[in-house]
Amino acid sequence: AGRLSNNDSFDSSALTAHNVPYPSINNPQAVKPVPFQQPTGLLTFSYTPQRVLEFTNSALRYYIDPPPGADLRYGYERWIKRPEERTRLDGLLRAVERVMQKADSSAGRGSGVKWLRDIAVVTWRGIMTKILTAPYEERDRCEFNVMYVDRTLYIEEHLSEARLAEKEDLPPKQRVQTYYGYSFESWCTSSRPGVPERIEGHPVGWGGDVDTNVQWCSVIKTKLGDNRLVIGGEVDCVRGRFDGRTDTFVELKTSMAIRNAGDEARFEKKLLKFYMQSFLLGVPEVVVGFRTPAGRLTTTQTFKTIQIPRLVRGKPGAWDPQICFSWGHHFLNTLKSIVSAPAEASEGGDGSGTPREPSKRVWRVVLAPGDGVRVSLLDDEGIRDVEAGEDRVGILPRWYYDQVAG
Ligand code: 0WD
Ligand code: CA
Repeated sequence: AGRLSNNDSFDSSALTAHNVPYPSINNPQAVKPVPFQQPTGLLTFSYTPQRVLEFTNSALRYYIDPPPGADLRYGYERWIKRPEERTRLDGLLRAVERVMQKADSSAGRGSGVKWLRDIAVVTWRGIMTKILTAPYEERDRCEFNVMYVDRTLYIEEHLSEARLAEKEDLPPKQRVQTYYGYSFESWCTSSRPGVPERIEGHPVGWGGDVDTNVQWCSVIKTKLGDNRLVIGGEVDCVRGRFDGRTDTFVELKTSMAIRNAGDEARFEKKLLKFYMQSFLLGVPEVVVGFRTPAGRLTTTQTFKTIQIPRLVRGKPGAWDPQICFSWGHHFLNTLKSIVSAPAEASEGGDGSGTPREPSKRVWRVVLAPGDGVRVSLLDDEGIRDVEAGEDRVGILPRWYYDQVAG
């Protein structure tokens, strides 16, 4: 792979590689506003402790104020930690299949596939967050695999073996900090609305030992500019009740207590991620638990998602969500134009010069802070690596591909 550049729009060193420049975050006047539609819930699902996906709300939790001074280290030894693995789109695709089946049964056969054809992007929320916040990301580079099937982009995260091993093998200090976040979720949630959990052998208010297999996920549809998106993501809990809409969703976060101006600036930077992550799923409220370095909860503060941008406006290091939406829109449209171009004869990965069918091509997208974006076509070896010996067509499970490849 050649060097990344902010300015080059095309890298001649590889016919199939494209560079996409970031917008200038220093020149917001040049940014054309792109509207982001209020998300609508399509369906929800749960992962059980056995990591089985079911279309129930078994993993749904209710918000409850945490006990003052709660110990976020509580239960650390009993944490059931889901092993790090490549996050495939499979769970989300089962949800998409279900939405299509519903369309078929209410509006007639073929309605599902027709609905999907109008969807520009199917992906996890975490991936959209990374794409949209890229103009402000100064450190972490990220990689995605992309397919374009029947006018829809599918985007999954690509984690190298090295990155996976790194995530699995976090230094103890970082591992504990990660746990503080999950523990806060336990202290802040209950199996019944408004009633603190009482579990034999545990302090009142402890929601149960942390098991990161268990997740409640919501799938929504929304629109960024003229691109319809279907996005799935984890929702920590709801306030009061759940009636199929997103307006009672609550996102829970922990952060170090703010002691000085430096801490405050760091927190305001983090708010962009909190904001974008929540906004994308239509989560209207973020509850932040501030803690000591040793994991003692000091205070909690509730943020209304849509008001978060106002809190940083005009401050040093401020961010502007409009830059993110405008960039995201530009990114998706450019990506679409790259991946929908007819295959070149030179792309024949088997050496015979026969190009891979467009809908079976897999693209690698690299977002590199300071450098920009690089899009390139994977060769057959790259695709084999992505398929990982499973019954897949590129990143998609075959059972799904066969239904949607038109
Ligand atoms: O295993 C992995 N490497 C990942 C798994 C990375 C990113 C996502 N996922 C999975 C999630 O577990 C979920 O099933 O994809 C699905 C969709 O997740 P999402 O909502 O798109 O993920 P994101 O927005 O990145 O993270 C939401 C929450 C996190 O909450 P905080 O407050 O920390 O942002 O998902 C959890 C975490 O609670 N989460 C994970 N849990 C266990 N292992 C992981 C992980 N690696 N990543 C995120
Ligand atoms: Ca959370």
